[in-house]
Amino acid sequence: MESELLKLQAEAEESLQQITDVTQLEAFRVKYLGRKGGLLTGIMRQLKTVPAEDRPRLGQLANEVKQAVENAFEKQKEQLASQFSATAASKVDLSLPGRFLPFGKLHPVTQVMEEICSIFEGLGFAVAEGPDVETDYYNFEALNIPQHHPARDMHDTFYVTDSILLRTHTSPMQARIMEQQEPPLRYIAPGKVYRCDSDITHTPMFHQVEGFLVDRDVSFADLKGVLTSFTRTMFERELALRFRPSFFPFTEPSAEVDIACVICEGSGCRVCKRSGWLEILGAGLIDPEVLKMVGYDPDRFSGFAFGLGVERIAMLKYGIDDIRLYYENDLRFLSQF
Ligand code: 2NL
Repeated sequence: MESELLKLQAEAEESLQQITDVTQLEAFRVKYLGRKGGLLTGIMRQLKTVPAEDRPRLGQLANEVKQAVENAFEKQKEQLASQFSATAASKVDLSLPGRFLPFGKLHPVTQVMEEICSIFEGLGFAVAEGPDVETDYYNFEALNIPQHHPARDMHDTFYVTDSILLRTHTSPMQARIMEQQEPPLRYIAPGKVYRCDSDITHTPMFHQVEGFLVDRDVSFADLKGVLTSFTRTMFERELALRFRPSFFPFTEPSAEVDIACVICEGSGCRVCKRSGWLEILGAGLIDPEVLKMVGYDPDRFSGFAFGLGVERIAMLKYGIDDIRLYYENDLRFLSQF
């Protein structure tokens, strides 16, 4: 037993020298000093079985060995701790504030587009999205704009081929829906549209939300009611609306719709060019020719349609005076929304 004890001590001291981290250190403690199944504890238990005259001497030796191993263990533990405090990991100043993680948000145009959609959804309209690359048929023909019609010139179209183009408005989607479904219908179509035009007030890509409703006995009064409700929710006040007679190939009669200037409340300012009014959308009763094109009987059904520019609504809502700010991706501008 004596040699067993001395051998264990030598072995323990030897293996302590190899230890480089706390996991190994803990494994060592369990192996040699553990209360249950530790090697030293095991030997101490055997003391009961040795002859009585050897017991005091062996007992003392066992205690000395145990003490020596425990001391060596504590010493190694301290050494590991002092090594750690010399490394970079321990130099972290835990009292410093955390690092700020910048987080993104939706583009102001997207935010306003989603707001417009949710207002119309509240009025019972469903949302439908269509392709950006369209056929000449849905973008023009189905909306009563035949080949060589002067209205085509106003659209500054990007053509892909003779019959395929980038949509110049989102109404092609409405034509697709009307072709496939029967009235009553209430839809809006939000999305990107493209026109070969670029200056302070025009970008080659911009966003529109167009909407339409087809049912029996739909009148201009219904259109006025829906648009009044929409603009008052959007601009959060009881705004006056003005309907100016206009022309669109797909609506008859047609109107351009103004709201009382949100900056000067109608008294005249730079934004409304002293007129007191701001144009915010185009609208009208769907031309019977468009209804016929999708197979509806204009004597049974009528409808209204409208289209609005999202960038313009967002400019008015937030008082932005240059449309190009939306597309420069300057975070000082974008992070304000
Ligand atoms: C404008 C003019 C308008 C529409 C867009 C429309 C037409 C049909 C079906 C579905 Cl037939 N949508 N859109 C109708 C009237 C006017 O927009 O100047 N918008 C900024």
